[in-house]
Amino acid sequence: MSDTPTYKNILVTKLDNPKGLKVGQIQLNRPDVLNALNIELMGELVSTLESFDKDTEVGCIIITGSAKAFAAGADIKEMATQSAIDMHIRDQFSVWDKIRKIKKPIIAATSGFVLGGGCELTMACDMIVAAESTKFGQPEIKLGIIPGAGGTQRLTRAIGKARAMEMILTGRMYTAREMFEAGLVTRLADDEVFLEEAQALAKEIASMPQMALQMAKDSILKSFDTTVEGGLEYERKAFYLLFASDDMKEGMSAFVEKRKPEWKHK
Ligand code: DAK
Repeated sequence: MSDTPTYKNILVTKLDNPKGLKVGQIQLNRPDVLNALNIELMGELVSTLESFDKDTEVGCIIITGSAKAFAAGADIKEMATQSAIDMHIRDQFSVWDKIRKIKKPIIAATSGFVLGGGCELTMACDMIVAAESTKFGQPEIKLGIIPGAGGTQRLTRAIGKARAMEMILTGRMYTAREMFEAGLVTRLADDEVFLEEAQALAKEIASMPQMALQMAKDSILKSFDTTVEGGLEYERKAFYLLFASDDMKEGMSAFVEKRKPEWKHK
């Protein structure tokens, strides 16, 4: 484990990984307000994601919270006084868009409340490892608004129209098991070990060759905004591009020579 810069609203660590590259871990840390995502926290989170994305020591990223809450949503007290025009002019929410530009895989490790923008943040990640205690919800309807950071789009694609409709139109909370069965959650874990399970998954992924990981993530995400035919063409180009990587040559030579590959991540 090694230390990285200190922030006010998040705790940042790099976890050693004997199997491969390190895991960059970000813990949301506003426990008094259940990790409500204010503008300052989002700025710190996104800048750390961007710095992990450029850090050649890091192969995979985890975002987690506290036992009681991954995040109970965007900071309502901060939003309550804003007008539509304020939000348009200040454009403070645009920082959220940068999450989808991160090339390395991101795992959300959740427990407790995962509500509103907190739920949307997990969906902007690539996988969700959820403790049994996790409660997912999009309660914005109860505030007179709707999800604004991708909830209507990503949730619908993840769990289907009928379930997304119920979840968003009622604002109800759902258990981790319900969300696992619905297809939102990658893995369910006991509360005591969910973070370790997420870290083990992150370390396994961080031991894979970076170029292939990033092309795979990019191609999977492409499937959300293209036709099957367009996506297949995109995948084919990414597949061909990997034949320009050192790691493709190393991976195939290692297989033929019956030895473990030594990745250069190039
Ligand atoms: N914002 C601010 N403070 C919050 C908060 C939040 N979302 N959630 C909880 N807190 C604060 C509470 O006010 C309380 O503070 P004090 O009163 O002690 O000062 C403290 O955290 C503990 O909360 P409770 O006392 O309420 O704790 P309980 O266990 O009784 O209840 C709860 C837990 C999670 C059920 C409850 O706190 C709750 O309902 N919270 C609000 C959940 C919610 O409605 N979330 C959705 C917010 S709207 C966008 C990006 C993002 C968004 C929109 C647009 N763009 C990119 C455009 C996102 C919008 C949202 O998330």
